[in-house]
Amino acid sequence: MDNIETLKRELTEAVANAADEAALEAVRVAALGKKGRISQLMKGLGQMSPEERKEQGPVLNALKNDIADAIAARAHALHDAALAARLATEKIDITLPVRPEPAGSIHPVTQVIDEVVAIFADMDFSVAVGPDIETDFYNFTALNIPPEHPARQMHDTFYFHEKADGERPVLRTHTSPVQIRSMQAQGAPLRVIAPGRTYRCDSDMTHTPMFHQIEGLVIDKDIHMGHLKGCLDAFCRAFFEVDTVRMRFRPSHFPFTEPSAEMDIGCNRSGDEISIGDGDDWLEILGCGMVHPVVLRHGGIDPEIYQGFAFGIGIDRLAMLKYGIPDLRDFFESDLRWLRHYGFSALDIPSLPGGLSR
Ligand code: 2NL
Repeated sequence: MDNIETLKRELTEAVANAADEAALEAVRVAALGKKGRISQLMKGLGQMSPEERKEQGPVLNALKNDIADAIAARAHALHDAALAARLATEKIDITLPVRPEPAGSIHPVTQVIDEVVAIFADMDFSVAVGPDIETDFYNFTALNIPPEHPARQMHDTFYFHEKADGERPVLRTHTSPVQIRSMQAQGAPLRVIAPGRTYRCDSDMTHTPMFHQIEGLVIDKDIHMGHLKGCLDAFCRAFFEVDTVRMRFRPSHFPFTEPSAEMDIGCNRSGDEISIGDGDDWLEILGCGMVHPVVLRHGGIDPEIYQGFAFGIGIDRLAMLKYGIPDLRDFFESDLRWLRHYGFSALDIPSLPGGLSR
């Protein structure tokens, strides 16, 4: 009996002193394992007389249960302590941003296309797109550009090799072919804008071989130059974010419009930058006109019933103007420092109610 009390004290102490879960497991094996001290004592019960067994049995059982309970309690405490220690050292600050700053930005050309699309979408235009590689018909013939026209010459147009059928594809020199396709597919009435890449074999300070254009086309009954003027006035005021814009139309010539005009807007060049909406100077910003009857016919539209106006704007120049970008060629250098400086946040989507640019 005495040695059982001693054993109990010893084991209880060992349990209390176990510094971690591994040490506690060692104590458990030494006491309650197959060859553990309590297990050995319990095996001894078989050799005892019935009277001895009756006395020792409950004592050993109580010892076994007490030690098992002490081990379980200590295990629990050690587990809690280990968890508390991990929580104290393995901290994660979930208030930290995932990335220090958003990576990537919207190119000024994309920004301006999105702005122009937002403005014309508000005037019920839909956006049309088409292939960069065009046929001679869609890029030239349908637009009333005859075979001898200078725009067709090698120095302006990127031609592909002639195909087996004699067709010679071109990189589109304007987005007008998209609108011919829209006329053929949708018929009249029609309101579309066609933004996209265009190509001309030309490269200097103010020209790049690939550039961006947005063209607009409105076809309906009784459409006249007044509609063209009103539409472009609304566009300029929205795009340059001013209340009034002075406009003037100078007679011009395009094969696909008759009459044709170039539109200038009032500006002020007295400071470092050009400002739109005030001042006595003029700035040419687009070409426009009434759609030529031949072009309407190529689009499958009867010019005796329908008329239309059209315009074409250079996006790259518009972006330079609005955002004070001095050199056109930097647009296509993919210089990350330039993109970070002139780029726009991908989360600030241009809209008329929310603001075009921030
Ligand atoms: C310019 C001139 C212009 C058009 C583009 C057009 C399209 C069709 C029919 C008639 Cl389908 N016209 N587009 C009209 C006038 C001028 O662009 O100098 N753009 C930068």
